[in-house]
Order: sequence, then structure tokens, then C-alpha cells
Amino acid sequence: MTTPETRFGRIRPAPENFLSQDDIRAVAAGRRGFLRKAFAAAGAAVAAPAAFAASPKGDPAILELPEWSTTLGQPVAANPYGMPSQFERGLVRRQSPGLTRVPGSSVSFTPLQGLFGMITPSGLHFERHHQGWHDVDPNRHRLMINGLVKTEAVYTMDDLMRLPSVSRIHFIECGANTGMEWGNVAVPTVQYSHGMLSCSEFTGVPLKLILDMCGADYKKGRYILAEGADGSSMTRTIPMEMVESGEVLVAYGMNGEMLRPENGYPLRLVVPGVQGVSWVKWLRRIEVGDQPWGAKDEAVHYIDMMPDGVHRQYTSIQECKSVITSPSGGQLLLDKGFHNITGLAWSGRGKITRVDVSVDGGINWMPARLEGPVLPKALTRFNCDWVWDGKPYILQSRAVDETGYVQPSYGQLRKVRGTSSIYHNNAIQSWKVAESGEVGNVQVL
Ligand SMILES: Nc1nc2c(c(=O)[nH]1)N[C@H]1C(S)=C(S)[C@@H](COP(=O)(O)O)O[C@H]1N2
Ligand SMILES: [Mo]
Repeated sequence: MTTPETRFGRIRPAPENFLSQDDIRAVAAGRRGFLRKAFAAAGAAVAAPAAFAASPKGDPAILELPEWSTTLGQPVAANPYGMPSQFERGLVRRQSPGLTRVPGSSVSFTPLQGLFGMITPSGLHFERHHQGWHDVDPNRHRLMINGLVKTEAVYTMDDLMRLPSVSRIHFIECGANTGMEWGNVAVPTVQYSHGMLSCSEFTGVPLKLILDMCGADYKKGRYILAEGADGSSMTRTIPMEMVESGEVLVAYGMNGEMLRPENGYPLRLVVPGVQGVSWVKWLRRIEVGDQPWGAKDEAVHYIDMMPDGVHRQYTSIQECKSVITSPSGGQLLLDKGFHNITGLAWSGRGKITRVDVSVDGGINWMPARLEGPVLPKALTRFNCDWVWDGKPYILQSRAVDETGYVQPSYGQLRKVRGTSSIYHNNAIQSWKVAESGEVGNVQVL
């Protein structure tokens, strides 16, 4: 399977990209036998994946000794901070030309199609900056606590790093992830459709501990405001229950080292399950207050137009969602036979309990294997065996979380939310596999 770089922004016209359940049934009816066979094969335990291994006879890669077996290798890596293999240089964050109009307001997307497991390597963690990023000097950075507290305080990084710390694995998803797909199929690859999503181990101090030290008034102070030190005046209201649960962290660590500058070095808020915008980077101030602030990023942005023309506000939780990351848009199945269908599932409300996979556009479903660890508010990797017989198929995944919530289809989501939203699109993603092996983005209502 290859992952060619695909040009962004080609909007394919409807209706070819809209398929109703009836359309799919009609296609399925035409080749019911094939579908049944494919399912039977997929259900059977490991359907002979060894069949496509090359024979050692006549393969030059085996018969001729390569230079790495016959010459002296390099001493320890020249770059003291290790880098990926030169052969992996295609696996990078990518920007979508035309998405944001000024360099300061920028986005780069995580290459989900090429990742394994649940952790996003720090150098591939997506970025979203409302006013650019700086490499903030930790010696000059401060965190102020004010508002409804007994003792207002200002902490240095040294102060914060002396406090008891915890490490937790969580996903972060921009509320606008998959936002371009509301009206129609808009982007070619999973990197652009779902790549404002990453999952890391974060290390820091529970905000509750710091507020306790400052004598926060938990009776009156039912909200906090988090403020960043960048030019975007990023301020977000967070309900105090989330802080009291102990989940909200004032974090300095990511995947075992300090945060990367573009992800908020030296300090960011971690708000598990909540949309990315509330994970304030370069965190410089927490205020305790008795009501939501209605800041610009909660009054004008991060609101969703509902079908009745009214905007809904303060929608923070990222609902249960999943996506097949391979095979996915822009990839090519090189041959018929066994393929591992793999993907990610997550929920802002807790653990993933189940993921089902369909290869016929949602008519039949088979359970995928959830790979451990399955953690609350973290990405969960799933895998599913599939034998491709060279016919066209439509691949989908559907996740269920521990609250029993089932990821909706586009039809179900649009019925409630219409098509004028930007944020919180958690609909089931469909990838169409063509007879040529090419995989493309389609929408199934
Ligand atoms: N101070 C500050 N915090 C911020 C932002 C910002 O522009 N400035 N962007 C927010 C948005 S919209 C998202 S989705 C996440 C992205 O985090 P990342 O860049 O580490 O992926 O940070 C959030 N925190
Ligand atoms: Mo975002």
C-alpha cells in the first residue's frame, strides 16, 4: 500500500459522492454472492496471509548481499537528537493550501494513515495556531492564578515542576476536525479529513492541586478561565466540575520530554475529552469566576448553526468517533487477498467499548479487535481482517463508547445538526475501494 501525496482541496461534485443506503443495497444485490464470500473469508481466522510472501528463489534482495551487510556502519547518530529514517521522509505533517489566509493562523495535520498504535510521535502532533507560535523562554514564563481565590499567586516553571506530577494518555482533537466535510466530500485523504487529532502522554500538575494551594472558592467559583500568552488572546471558560475531577492538568511534559514549542512549551492546559481549543497553549493565567466569560472564542467562534438558524454555544465534548486510517483515501491496494483494516476510535466521554467495521457501506457489520491499552479519553487502535477479491467496496467503522453512545451516520447527524456547522462532525467516514485498488473519500448517508 502506498501513500502518495495528494493535492488538497479538490471538491468533487455531488451527487456522485453521496450514496444512500438504497444505492448501496442495489449495488450489493447485484453481487450478493461476492459479499457473502468476502465476509465468510474475513470472519475465518487469519485467512492465509502468508500466501503473498515472495519465494526466496530468484529474489535479488535475498541473493545479493547489500552494502549494510558488507561494510562498516556509522558511529552513533550524527544528530544527537535522533531522527526518522530517510526512507520515512514522506510521513510528515502537512498543511492545506488555502485553508487559512494568514500564516499566523495556521494548521498542520497529523499523517494518521502512516501511524501505528495509539501514540502520536511528538514531531507529528498536529498544530493549530490562532496567532502563530513562539519558542517561549521558560525562565521568563509565569502562571498567574487570580479571581475567586484566597491567595492570588504567580508561579515560575521551577515552582510548578517541584509539585507532585501525574502522567496521563489522552487524545486531543480540534473541534473543527472533519469540519470541511459537513456539506460534501471535501478532502482526499484521512490526513486532511481527520488529522487534527493526536494522542500523547501528558505530564503535569492537576489544576485542582494548584487551586487548592491558592484557596479557591469552589462554592461560588464554578468556572475557570484559561488564558494563553500568545497574541491570539486565547481565553476559554471551563466548568469547575472538570477541574474538580482531577483530570484537568497544567502540563509541561509530552511523550516523556518537555512539550514542543508549537504545542505550547513550556506550559499548556490538558482538558481530557474536550475540544482542542480549550487546551490553552503557553498557559499564563487561570482565573476562578462565578459565570462563563463568553470570550470571543466562545461567543463568535466555536459555535454551531443549527437547522433552526440558532447557534448552539459551549459545546465542548468531543463525542464518540472513529475512522479507518488504512486503507484510506489516496492509498492504493497493491493486490487482491489479505489486508488488515486498521483505524482509531475515541470518545470524549470515556472508554471505547466496541468498534464495528463494514465493507459494504453499512449493510453488514463485523466486530473489530480493540488493541490495548483501551484508556478513557484516549485513542484506541482497532484492527480487522479482510480479504479483498478485487471488487469495489465501501469501508466504514462505527464506534460505541462506555455510555452506550453509537457513532452516527451522515444521515443521522445531518438530521439533527443540518449542514451549516463547522465543529463537532463525528459522522461515520466511508472510503471507497475501486477495482483498480484506488481508495477514495465518499459519503454514505
Ligand atoms: N494560546 C493558544 N492556545 C491554543 C491555540 C492558540 O492558537 N493559542 N489553539 C487552540 C486550538 S484551536 C487547538 S485545536 C489546540 C491545538 O493544539 P496543538 O497545536 O498542540 O495541536 O490548541 C488550542 N490552544
Ligand atoms: Mo482547534
